Parts: sequence; structure tokens; C-alpha cells
Amino acid sequence: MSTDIRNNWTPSEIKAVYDTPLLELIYHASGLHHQYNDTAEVQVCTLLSIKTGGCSEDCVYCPQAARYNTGVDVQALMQKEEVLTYAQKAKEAGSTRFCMGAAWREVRDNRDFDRVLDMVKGVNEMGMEVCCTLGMLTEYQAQRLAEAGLYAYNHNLDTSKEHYGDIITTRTYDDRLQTLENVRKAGVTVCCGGIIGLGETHEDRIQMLHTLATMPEHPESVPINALVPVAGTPLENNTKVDIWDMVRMIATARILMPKTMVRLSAGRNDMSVAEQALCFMAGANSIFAGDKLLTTANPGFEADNAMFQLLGLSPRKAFKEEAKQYLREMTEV
Ligand code: SAM
Ligand code: DTB
Ligand code: SF4
Repeated sequence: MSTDIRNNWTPSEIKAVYDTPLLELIYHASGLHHQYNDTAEVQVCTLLSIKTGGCSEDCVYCPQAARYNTGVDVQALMQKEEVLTYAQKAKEAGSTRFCMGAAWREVRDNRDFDRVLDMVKGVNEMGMEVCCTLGMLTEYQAQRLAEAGLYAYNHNLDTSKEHYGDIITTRTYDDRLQTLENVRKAGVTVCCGGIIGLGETHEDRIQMLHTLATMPEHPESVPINALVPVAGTPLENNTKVDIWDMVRMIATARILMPKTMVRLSAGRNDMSVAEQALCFMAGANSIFAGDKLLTTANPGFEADNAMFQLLGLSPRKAFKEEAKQYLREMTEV
């Protein structure tokens, strides 16, 4: 099989990769990971919920949807200074990417958005890669974020187009794809992935990976989340995601999109270090750090530092792609 970066994968080719016997799949993914990336480094991103809860949407997995009783405290948009203090702490703890999340259906052109633009500017000036996940965006809003210094925008497909209607009814798959296109046009890097454990079939997972791997450009980062079942949401009783499903998903993503940052995202709090090590072997090279994701628990910085030491991993530097590009241009002159 060719190891070139491909955007023309067919669903049956992806199924063949996904169905490879597990250890063979891990060997294959590891080999490509080694070929295309520095396997000793992992990108460390910190998430902060800048506007929490009270969301109008009906995403069945989400503790922040207003219609479910999950005990999440609704919090208005934070002040810029407070956010910058969190970003500074994250930087000191070794994070190179700071991602701000808001429980919004979409961005509106109002004073709250102006405040988010100021936050983006401030975090960018601190020398961190800034990411936002704010819901749907127009092309103009994406441009304004780009001008403020936004590095990446997170907007997940969550599941396959076929399964989407069982997960969210208040917006469509095409709305999601449109926002991703707007982000691309603005020159902001794309962070887009999904969740497993929503009750989807293997076919749904393959279809979602197909949508990601056949985009004109692969997303620069693909988060693979394991559902964190939260009491009060319709999925509260879903069974825990099997670690082997997580490994299979990560390895397949790595093979389809060899250069993409594949992020071992939600669900790490329930994984042992050995299980996480398998995910890194299978090609994961990014994590969310800090003891909270948006509203749910995550391993703290200390536990992750100990894991990095044990496994011989180190945090990836910020803006590494740009530094590599700069060096290439300098040597071409
Ligand atoms: N409201 C914005 C949106 O939906 O795009 C941004 C925030 S939203 C919480 C970001 C992503 O978090 C979702 O697309 C979903 O993939 C993930 N997520 C939310 N709740 C989760 C859960 N309980 N388990 C795993 N992932 C979850
Ligand atoms: C992503 O793919 N996972 C993160 C981030 N992008 C925004 C969010 C996970 C949220 C898990 C549930 C919570 O903490 O509320
Ligand atoms: Fe709202 Fe985003 Fe949660 Fe959906 S995933 S309910 S849009 S915060």
C-alpha cells in the first residue's frame, strides 16, 4: 500500500485498514507514525471553557445542553484577564496550545465575540498556538478570528452523516462541513474529529474517517474522543468504550492521515498509563492536559508529566510547522 498522503481513500479501502488484525494494524500505524512524525513528542493542549452550559442544542452526549439536567453550572462568558491568567498557567505547565471552548450553537456578531477576539489576540501574543471551539462560524467571522491570530478552529463531525440525526437534530452535518470550509478559507488550521461510544456501528466510524480523510486537505488535527457518559444526558448509561476500539480508531486515523496530529482526547481519565501508551504506539501524538476538559475530569499535569517521563515522551514545541517551513524557505534561497 502506498504511504503517500492520499485524499482519495474509498470506504472499502478504509474498511480493510480498520479490519486489519489488531497487532498488525498497530505495527502498520506505528511504522507510518515513525516515518512522518517525531514519535517522541506529544502536543500538549490545555482546554478552558470560557462560556459554560445553557446551550440551546440537543447533542445527546453533551453535559452543557440546557435541556438536560446535568448539574453543570451555567457561566456567562469569562473576562479576558481571567482567561489570560489561565493561559499563562497552562504555558508554565508546558502547554503549547490553548483551546477556548464556548457552549454556543454559533457565533453571533456581538460584544461577546469582540471579547473572544481580544482573548485570541492576548493568547497569541503569549506565544501559544490559540484554538477556539465556538460552534458554527460564517466566513467573515472566521476571517476576523484569523486576523486576531487564531491558529486552529475545532469543530467536530462527531459521527457519520448517517448516524448524525440520532445524535443531534438542531443542526445538520452539512452545517458542520460548511463551517469547516469557512475556517479553511480564512487560512486557519482545522481541528476536526469525533466521538466513539455513542452507539454507532463500525460502519459509522469508517464513514466518519472517510469524510475526514477525503477532505481536500486533511485536518491538521483530529481529536478522537471516547464518550464521557454524564448523568442527566440521554447517553448516561452507555457502556464504557473498549480500549481496543480506541486503539483501532487511532491507528486507522494515523494510517489514513499520516501527518495529522491525532489527539487522544476525552476519556483519558478512565484509562491506565499502559492503555494510553498503546494509543501513543498506535499513532496518537496529542493530548488535552490539565485536570479538567470543559466540564469533566481529566488527568492533572503531574500525572501526565510522570507518564511522559516513564514513556520517554516530551511536549512538542509551539508553531513547529511554521519553524520547519521557515527553515525550508531559508535553505532554498
Ligand atoms: N459548542 C461547540 C460545538 O459543539 O462545536 C463547542 C464545544 S463542544 C462541547 C466540543 C466537542 O466536545 C463536541 O463536538 C464533542 O465532540 C465533544 N464532547 C462534548 N461532550 C462530550 C462527552 N461527554 N464525551 C466526549 N466528547 C464530548
Ligand atoms: C474535542 O474534540 N474534545 C474536547 C475539545 N475538542 C473541545 C472537548 C471534550 C469535552 C468532554 C466533555 C466535557 O468535559 O464537557
Ligand atoms: Fe452545545 Fe456544543 Fe454541547 Fe452541542 S456539543 S450542546 S453545541 S456545547
